[in-house]
Amino acid sequence: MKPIALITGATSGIGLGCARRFAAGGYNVIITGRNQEKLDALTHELEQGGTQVLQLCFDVRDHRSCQAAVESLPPQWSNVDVLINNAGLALGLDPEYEGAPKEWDTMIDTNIKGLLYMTRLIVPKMVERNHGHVINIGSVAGDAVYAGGNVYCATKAAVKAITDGLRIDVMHTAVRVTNVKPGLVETNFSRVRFHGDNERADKVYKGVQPLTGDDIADVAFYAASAPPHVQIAEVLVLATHQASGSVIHRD
Ligand code: NDP
Ligand code: 8X3
Repeated sequence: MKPIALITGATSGIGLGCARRFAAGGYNVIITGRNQEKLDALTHELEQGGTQVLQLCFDVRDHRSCQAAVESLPPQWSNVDVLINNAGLALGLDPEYEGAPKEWDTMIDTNIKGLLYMTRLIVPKMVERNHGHVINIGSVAGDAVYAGGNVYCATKAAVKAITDGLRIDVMHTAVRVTNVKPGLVETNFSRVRFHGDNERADKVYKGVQPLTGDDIADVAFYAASAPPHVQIAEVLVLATHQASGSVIHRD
């Protein structure tokens, strides 16, 4: 029986890269997201390659939906070996005093609470089995705040604290906990942040070669593939011409 990876937000960007990388690396995958059509297409693609795929369509902000999704797992899918908490987003780049409370709620509910819900639902079985790996997708944005980053950066600083906390809490088990902190990755991220303004989104990646979702997936897969006694606790992955979240050399 192949190991199982559950990836949240597998319909785009880093999550999509992780689904493909873990499938290629010999895992069966549970792909989750909110877009049924994209989940269907990815299921079809991965099954063509011989991977068994289970898809779960739900919103990670809704605790009951998370619970129902995890409880719906058939026995042969219920022992998750790797949980990748990836679903997340940024909304806006406004000064805090001009920010939109609704957008703050969405970022906090998705990036922090959704990650916590999934962790709470999946990790008990890992502890029980004395086996498993939680990979949280944090961000360079959690290391240092940049202009307009306020609440988004706070959610990613929270991901660091929550990841570090979990690592302490499962230290007596063989469960491993990793925070992968990407820098500039070209995905749908900026289109979502700027509410579909493609021109503004494209500027984020102008004059610099950004990372791809696949680059981050490689790092997550490396962490999951390390020998059992090796715990990759945290990895900061930047584009080569990037020194921090806000210091970027552009041509
Ligand atoms: P994308 O927008 O390309 O992908 C985000 C994924 O998360 C989508 O599948 C999206 O699904 C899903 N998602 C968002 N909200 C929810 C929700 N409420 N419930 C379920 N799924 C949801 O962005 P990225 O791939 O770049 O982002 C993935 C993660 O990486 C995020 O946590 C982000 O903060 C982090 N990150 C991104 C960086 C970057 O530069 N791109 C850098 C550092 C970290 P849907 O299409 O339905 O919204
Ligand atoms: C996404 C990277 O620097 O745009 O977390 O916030 S950044």
